[in-house]
Amino acid sequence: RLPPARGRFRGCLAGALLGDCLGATFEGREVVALPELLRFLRGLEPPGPAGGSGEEADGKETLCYTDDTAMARCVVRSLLAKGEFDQVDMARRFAEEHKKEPDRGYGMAVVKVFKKLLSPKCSDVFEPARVQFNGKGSYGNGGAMRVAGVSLIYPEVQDVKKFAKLSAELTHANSLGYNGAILQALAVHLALQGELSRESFLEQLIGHMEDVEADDKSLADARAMGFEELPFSRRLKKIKEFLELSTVPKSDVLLELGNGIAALESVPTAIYSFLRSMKSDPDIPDHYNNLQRVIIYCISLGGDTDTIATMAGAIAGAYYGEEQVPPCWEQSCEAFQETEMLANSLHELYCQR
Ligand code: 8NA
Ligand code: MG
Ligand code: MG
Ligand code: MG
Repeated sequence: RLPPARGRFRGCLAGALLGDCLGATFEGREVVALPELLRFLRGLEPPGPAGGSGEEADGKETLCYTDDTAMARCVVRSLLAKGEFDQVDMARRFAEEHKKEPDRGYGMAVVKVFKKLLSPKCSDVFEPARVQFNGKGSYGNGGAMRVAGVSLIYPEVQDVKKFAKLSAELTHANSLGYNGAILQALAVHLALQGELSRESFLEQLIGHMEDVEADDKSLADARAMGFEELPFSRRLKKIKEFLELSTVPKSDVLLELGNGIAALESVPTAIYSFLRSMKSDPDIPDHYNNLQRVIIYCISLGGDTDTIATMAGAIAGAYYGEEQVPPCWEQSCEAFQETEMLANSLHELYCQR
């Protein structure tokens, strides 16, 4: 079969950047009121006859990216430099990037991993992650938030799973962390193939995750954290139920899927946001396209807005392609010009495999 078009690769990286930069403005807020969010978005549009006021145009400032994009770019640059996954190179890039710009909003615990990775005594790059949280490993969403590049270089689903896991394990040794990265990478992989219905998109994800979560460590980690078996697969089935309803209150989404910094409380939420936004939303003005609707919906949920929106943005960007990336949104984001170059190079490598 023909490889996916280059515009999907560009859409993926641009969607991820948008989600992070726009979402970061609202990160950590318990409630995000839609009118305030829509007002903020109008401020990014060029002033026109019906556009924003002069004041908004003057006040336009660059929206900075956070740890999500900083690490996502380490993943991409490492894959491009080595032509494949290289654990030592990727680990070094994470640690050096953090050392160079430590104030990008990193998770509290992951910083310890970066410091150990820079030590000359570190001979196994997976070891610092394994000893986090008294040997339990992190279940944060940091492995998932940065993983999209893996799906943009490996065409085969088995490789996507394998290298999503390894790239996440550099910082997240708990299976509730790295399984979230596998799920996010699978979602980007499927989105890249294009015109899948939302039913078959979900069915394929459930099929993969029931297999991924059936291994001994996943079963043991879920039990140790007090979760039911196959927690990601169960949430995917909950998404299926939600999509069959005509409306789902935000409170139900937060209760069943979450908006937190754990991968389990954010990756399924990102996937749900992508899938529900295939249809129009009475609360979101119709002039916004599907990709914009995805990002608006994610941010409206509050909590870890930058990370949920960056994950959903990567999926939606891969699915809809760069045509749905609004220039005025993109140009508001720090270092947006780099996505195009990185995406073009990833597309080239993907096509050579
Ligand atoms: P991490 O590995 O430091 O995990 C993040 C947090 O999750 C930790 O600081 C802990 O509080 C908690 N955690 C993870 N694993 C365990 C465990 N086994 N036991 C107990 N607690 C645990 O970093 P990460 O890279 O996964 O974090 C990513 C998130 O943090 C992203 O959202 C990123 O944007 C950042 N961040 C989030 C917020 C926010 O308010 N939502 C604010 C600043 C930064
Ligand atoms: Mg962040
Ligand atoms: Mg975040
Ligand atoms: Mg462009």
